Amino acid sequence: MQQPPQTFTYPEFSRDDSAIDDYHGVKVCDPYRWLEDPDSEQTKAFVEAQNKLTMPFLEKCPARRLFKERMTELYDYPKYSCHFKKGNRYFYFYNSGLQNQRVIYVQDSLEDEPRVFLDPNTFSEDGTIALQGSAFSEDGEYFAYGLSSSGSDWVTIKFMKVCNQEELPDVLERVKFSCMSWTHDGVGIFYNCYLKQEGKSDGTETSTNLHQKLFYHVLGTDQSQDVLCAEFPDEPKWMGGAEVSDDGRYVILSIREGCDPVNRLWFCDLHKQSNGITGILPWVKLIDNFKAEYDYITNEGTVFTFKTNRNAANYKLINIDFSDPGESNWKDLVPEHDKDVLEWVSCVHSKFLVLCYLHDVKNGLQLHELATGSHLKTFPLDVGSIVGFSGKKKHSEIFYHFTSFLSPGIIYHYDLTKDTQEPRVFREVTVKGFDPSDYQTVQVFYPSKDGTKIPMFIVHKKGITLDGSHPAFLYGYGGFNISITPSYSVSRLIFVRHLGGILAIANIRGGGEYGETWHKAGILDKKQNCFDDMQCAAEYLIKKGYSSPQKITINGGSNGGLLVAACANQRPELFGCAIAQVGVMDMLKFHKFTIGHAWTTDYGCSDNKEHFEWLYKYSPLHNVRVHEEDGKQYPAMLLLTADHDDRVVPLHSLKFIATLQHIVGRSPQQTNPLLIHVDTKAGHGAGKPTAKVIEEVSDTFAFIAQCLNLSWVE
Ligand code: X99
Repeated sequence: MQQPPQTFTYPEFSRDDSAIDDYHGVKVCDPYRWLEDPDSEQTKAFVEAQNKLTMPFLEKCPARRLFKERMTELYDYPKYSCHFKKGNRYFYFYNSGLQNQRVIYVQDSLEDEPRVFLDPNTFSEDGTIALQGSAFSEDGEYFAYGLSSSGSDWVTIKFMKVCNQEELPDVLERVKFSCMSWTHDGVGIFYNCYLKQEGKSDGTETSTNLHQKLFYHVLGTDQSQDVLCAEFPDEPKWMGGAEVSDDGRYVILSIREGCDPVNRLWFCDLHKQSNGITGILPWVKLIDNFKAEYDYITNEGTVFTFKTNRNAANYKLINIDFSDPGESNWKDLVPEHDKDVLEWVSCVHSKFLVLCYLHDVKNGLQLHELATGSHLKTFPLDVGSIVGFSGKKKHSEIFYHFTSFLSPGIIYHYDLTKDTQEPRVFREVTVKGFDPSDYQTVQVFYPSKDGTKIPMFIVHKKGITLDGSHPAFLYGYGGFNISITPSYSVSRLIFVRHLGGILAIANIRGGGEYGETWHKAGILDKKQNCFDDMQCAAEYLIKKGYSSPQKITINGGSNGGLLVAACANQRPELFGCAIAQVGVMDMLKFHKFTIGHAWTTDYGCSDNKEHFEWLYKYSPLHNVRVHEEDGKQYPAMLLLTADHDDRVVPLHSLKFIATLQHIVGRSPQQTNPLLIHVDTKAGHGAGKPTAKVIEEVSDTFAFIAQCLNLSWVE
């Protein structure tokens, strides 16, 4: 006889019913406000009690050990980046398989024996110190590199002399969301930092990041001597990053005030700075509004090429002559494509441009002429993504890195001086023990609630019967103009191979898959479109027999964590399992913590009455309820966050799980678990050591296997 399903007993914590906020006359209870203090004894006790419930649950899942063993085996394949040339040397990143952090290698020529240049694994025992950004001086003789600890966004910049790998004494602190750009004389770099704040700043604090400044650091001097080059005292949210032009003559300042693809563009002619860089630069305000994005590509004298979405939602290339910069004098160099999105452009071999397009969520690569914009060549490419590129105006060769759901990676090399030849495969890696020809990828276009066709990739074993019996893993992001293109994921393939799963990636609105139009269709008052698109993806998988409601897992991180939580609130019966990683859960308060203010471009802000009304309707924290109809319950939920996540601070997930457990967890019909794991010495995701990645995916898929009652197939 089957055991009756058990309900869980969750830790009891106090609710402060006196914590009430007033939004435009609406009183909103915030009973777990005390969880906003990461350092209080009460919060620490809460985290400890949650981990004490979750960890044993995960460790007892029989699939966990099997998953971890298989993951460790299959993930152990070599991972290469593109080679890139600096000065007379070549460099590349390489991870032999299971190293916590990838290592930089140097070679004098492509045929030479590679030597280790910088190995971040030596910086900490557990791999929690990661490289975060780097820049070589123009002649390739100096190297500036950022280090971040425990997954925090905070960076420390250090310097190295390249020829003998000598560490230099210069150290730059309080760096975050920074540019790193050398002046071509090799004297120093532009970078961004914040002023000292009260209390700690190790990534566990929640204090807001405002008044970022642009500095110039002269190599060999103390940071206290650095030259302040730009600041915006009246505009606390502005962030100005500097880039030195290809010819070394200009500094281009790109100012953003949030995450929208728009920026102001100011510049400074360094030739007119006869005393060098000694103070706030005399910026020429070429573009002084936030109407569109202008991304510097290159310049020939005063004629500058930009990639822009000005009157071009799919992006185009324009030329602006700095000697006559009025908009009426701008020239289209490569006009906007009516369907394909121009993702990035790079100037190579003096006179050429490499253009990367996105066509129905698949990349295409083209060569154009800089002088006329005319199309010269389309590089042959399989269905998938370009995830790496290297090439420079002063160099004739390019490298590009292709990947897809079933292809771990091919790096191509092409020499533009030998244009009769085709690109050659420079590196191709295979994953031992996994045969891609047993699987297939299809792309479908399913209708959303309002009829809009949404693209979705589905990966599964060949020859399966679409009888609704398969578990599905449905991933989405849906925000910030970010496109989710095909990528190789060992953990997801193990789910397909050993847990009989279907992998589905839905390219929902809010992303950049079809340019700024697609982004705008999933933000602000239209944010609900993202949730509808995800729910319709699940309904499509059910309708076509790929899966069934109790067997679908939804997954997403960050903005995608918000997506998962909102979908679980709105349609709990549609999913068997929901994994929300580092999610934004309190939509009324997100703007108050760290860099949260930058996201009001997608979300709006509760300070505004109209915005408050949109946000209050879907904010995960404020829409938790027991669905009493027909004994509906919430899917099994696992929230993941980490103590040094200073991008989306952990309090979002802490307050959300407390609310879920209090309101839903006590309902007798809720037999599915509602759990959270709070990792330590980890952050939002960037720079996560391999050992932690393996633990995390093992936890995730063990939870899925356990909650959906999946058995492991050898
Ligand atoms: C950010 O919050 C990026 C933060 N950030 C800036 C930078 O605002 O890294 C910025 C300005 C200038 C230079 C560099 C930076 N992002 C990036 C969003 C999504 C993103 C994020 O992390 F756009 F991809 N979110 C977390 C949004 C909601 C959850």
